Order: sequence, then C-alpha cells, then structure tokens
Amino acid sequence: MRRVFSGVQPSGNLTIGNYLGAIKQFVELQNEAEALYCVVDLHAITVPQDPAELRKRSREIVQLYLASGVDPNKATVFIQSHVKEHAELGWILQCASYMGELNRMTQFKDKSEGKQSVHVGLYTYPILMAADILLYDATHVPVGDDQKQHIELTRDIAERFNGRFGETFVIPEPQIQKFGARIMALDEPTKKMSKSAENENSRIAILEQPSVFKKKIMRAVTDTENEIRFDEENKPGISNLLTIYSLFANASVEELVARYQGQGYGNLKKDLVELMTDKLSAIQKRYEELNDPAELDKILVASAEKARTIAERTVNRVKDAMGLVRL
Ligand code: AQP
Repeated sequence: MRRVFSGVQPSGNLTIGNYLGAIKQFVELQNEAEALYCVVDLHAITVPQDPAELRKRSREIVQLYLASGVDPNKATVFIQSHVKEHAELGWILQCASYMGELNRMTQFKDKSEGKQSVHVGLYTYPILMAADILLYDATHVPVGDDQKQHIELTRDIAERFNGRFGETFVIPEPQIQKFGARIMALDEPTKKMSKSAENENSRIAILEQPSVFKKKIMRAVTDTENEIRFDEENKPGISNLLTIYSLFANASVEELVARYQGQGYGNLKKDLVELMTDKLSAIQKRYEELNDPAELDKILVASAEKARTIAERTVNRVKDAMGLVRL
C-alpha cells in the first residue's frame, strides 16, 4: 500500500514556494494513496518563535491545507506535537545516527551561517524529520527539492536500523516533482524562496493581497535582455517567473514561451499577476469560509487520534527490536 507523509513548518506565512513545491502535490496525492499531512511545530521551534504567533500560525496552516484542497475525509491532517511519539522516536533515532551524517546537512549550514548561537535542535532537526516519516511507514514523501538530502538521511538511518535490529522500518522514497520543486526568490532568483527570509519582497505569501504581490512581481529581478526564454542558468529570474506561471496555469513552459514570443517581460508579468489573483483569491476565499475554530479542533482531535494509533504501533516495534522494556 502506498502511504504518503509530509509536513510544513509553522515558521512564517506560507509562500507560493510551499504551495507549488509541496501543498499542491498533497492535494493530488490524497486521491492516489493513504495520506498524512502534518504541521511540524516541533521543527519550527528549532529557531526562536513568538509563542502567540506560533500558536496562531499552526492553526492557520491547517486551515490553509484545507483551503488548498486537502480533504480531511481523505487525508489525516494533524499537528506534530499532538502525537508525542514524534519526540520519542526522534530521541531513539538520535541514538542510532552519527554526528558525521548531520555535519553533511546543507540546510543546517545555511540556517546557522552567521548566527552567534544556534540551538542543538536545529542541528538534530533532520533526525526528528526521519522519525516523522518512519513513524507512519510512509512509502513516499512529497517535498520540495531542498528536503531531498534529509530524505536520503532518513533512508540511511532506517536501512542501518533494519540491518542492526531486524526489519522494523519501511524505507521511504522522496517524491520530488520534476519541475517546480524549487521556486526561487523574486529579489535574488539564484536563492530559494523562503517563508522566513528577511526581505519581504523575496516571497509571495499564499494569503497575500493582489495589490501587494503585484508590486513584487512587477519588480522581480530579471535581466537586461528582453527575450522570453527558459534558461535557468543564464536567465534565472525570467525562468523562475515562467515556472510559477506554468504551475499556476497548468500550461507547459514551451507553450508560454511561444505565447510571449516577441513580447517584453512587462506583459508576461502583468498576465502572471492576473492569473495569480484568480488562483490565490479562490484559496483565500475558501480560507475565510473555513474560519471556524471549533470545526478545526474537531478535525484535529480525530486526526491526531488516527495518527497516534499508527505511531504507537511503530514505537512499540522499535522498542521491542532494541530491547527497551514495555509493560
Ligand atoms: N521555494 C520552494 N520551492 C519549492 N518547494 C519549497 N518548499 C519550501 N520552499 C520551497 C517546500 O515546502 C515544504 C514545507 O517546507 P518547510 O516548512 O518544511 O520548510 P522549508 O523547506 O525550510 O521551507 P521554507 O519556506 O524555506 O521555510 P523556512 O524559511 O522556515 O526555512 C517542503 O516540502 C519544502 O521542500
């Protein structure tokens, strides 16, 4: 049986990078496999968070999953800290992983660069992510390209554990889209678009108003030519806009390049603003309709219960394999 698991951190307002790289896939996959989608709040606290903001954002992300088309009758949508087995297996797997493995993680290097003090959790984060995935016997993990290295680590940890203690974990496969797995920053298109990046103009939030994102798109960094061509290496800015356009329009880049032949960047940007206004307004409208905390809580309670049942079974299997006494 195919089972997918994935998560998003409540570490900022979700961007169109999170949507196009991950959440859009979540919606498609819930019809093809058993799906569990998590709000990974324990990951968000690896960097300082304001408690009130964190609480608010965690619920907002659940609401945004649903507004984007995740159906709680098909997929299990829950908050990570509601299932304590994540932390429990996270610790156990820390004792089955090596510092050398963590030292190779590029996301840690990026996120800790230039910081005077960094929490231990930011360093061990990939092991908690391995626990998230392995707890649910996930066969596939839909993520953006930036998470590929963490899934490879998860596979290494699971394979080694199985080799040492006997078949315990299912080995998961990353499910990364061939196209659009890395939406780039609008101000610096050689860098990934990130929800917690300092420059607001680098990203567009899913819940942003058209008047705000219009300015960002019209000012998005391109190049001094005025030829619309997909060339990520030499024309990263316009290639990024073509990627975003193509994913929102469900049209191929070739089609778009042909459509805009001989036209300048301005026209393409203007049409992209219009298209995104359409697509994001639909999500924003559903988001408002779903603003019912009691209903959201009902979904979260039922989903956490479902997730807990699977997670508990896995932790028991792990404990038995390792020799931890269960009563
Ligand atoms: N720019 C992106 N393009 C495509 N996919 C992306 N994802 C993130 N940014 C892009 C995918 O979104 C999912 C959730 O990401 P996350 O919350 O776990 O954290 P992240 O990967 O570190 O994303 P951010 O936006 O950059 O968050 P911060 O700023 O908090 O670090 C993942 O599947 C991710 O690949």
